[in-house]
Amino acid sequence: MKLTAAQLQEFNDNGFLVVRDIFTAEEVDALRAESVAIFEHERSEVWREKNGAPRTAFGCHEYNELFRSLTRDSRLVIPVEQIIGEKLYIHQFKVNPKVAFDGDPFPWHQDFVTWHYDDGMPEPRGMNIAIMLDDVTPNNGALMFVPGSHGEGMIEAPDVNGRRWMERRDVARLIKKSSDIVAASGKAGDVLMFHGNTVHGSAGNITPLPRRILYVTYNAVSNYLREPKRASFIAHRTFEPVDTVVGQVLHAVS
Ligand SMILES: O=C(O)CCC(=O)C(=O)O
Repeated sequence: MKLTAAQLQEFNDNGFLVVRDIFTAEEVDALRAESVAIFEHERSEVWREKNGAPRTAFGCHEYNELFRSLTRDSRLVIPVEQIIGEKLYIHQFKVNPKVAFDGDPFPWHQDFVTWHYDDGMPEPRGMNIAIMLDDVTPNNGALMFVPGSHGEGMIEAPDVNGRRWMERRDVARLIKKSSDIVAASGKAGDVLMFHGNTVHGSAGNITPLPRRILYVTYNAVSNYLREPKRASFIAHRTFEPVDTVVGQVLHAVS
């Protein structure tokens, strides 16, 4: 998948982009089924909400063949390479299920401030690309973005209990400046990309509709982590460039 000039422009202006109809229903079914199975296991990489509901499964591409092959899929790698302009390696892989009724919020934040201070990533040349595994709406916990906020650069955010949520005064200032908040809605199989400095968060899911999203974070090979502090299943230490393959997802499940 190569982004068009108009898509690149939209990404550069807003700091995020939704690309429609990228993964087929069959592929999404397979990815969804694997993620359900992953959350049935208790492992240190699988994190839960306070009430026990699943919150995040980190690093499952390291032990699941379907997810491993997905990380090389050209539909994910090529558009990020287009933006970053260099070969990429996998910095992070995760599934956030935001389960029906019990999915908790993610407060406003920039990803790069954590990548920088906690993972030792020098520059904001890492990037998220995500696959919607369910239909995502503003009601069931879509990611919300402050358009153009990536243009502000990294904003300091103190570490509070291992997270660097943005200070409320900064969130308020940026939303006032942008005079907009956009919920990135989409259908299962759509892809969402966002810059490491784009301010985002998501509300809790009190609907009966799950909102599963799978994220791959790639980083430019030359921008490898210098002194990472977080666990290696969160901030990977294998800085080998990914070799891209076309149509890997169905190949791996057939
Ligand atoms: O999945 C979500 O709702 C938000 C995830 C997120 O922003 C994060 O993990 O940093």
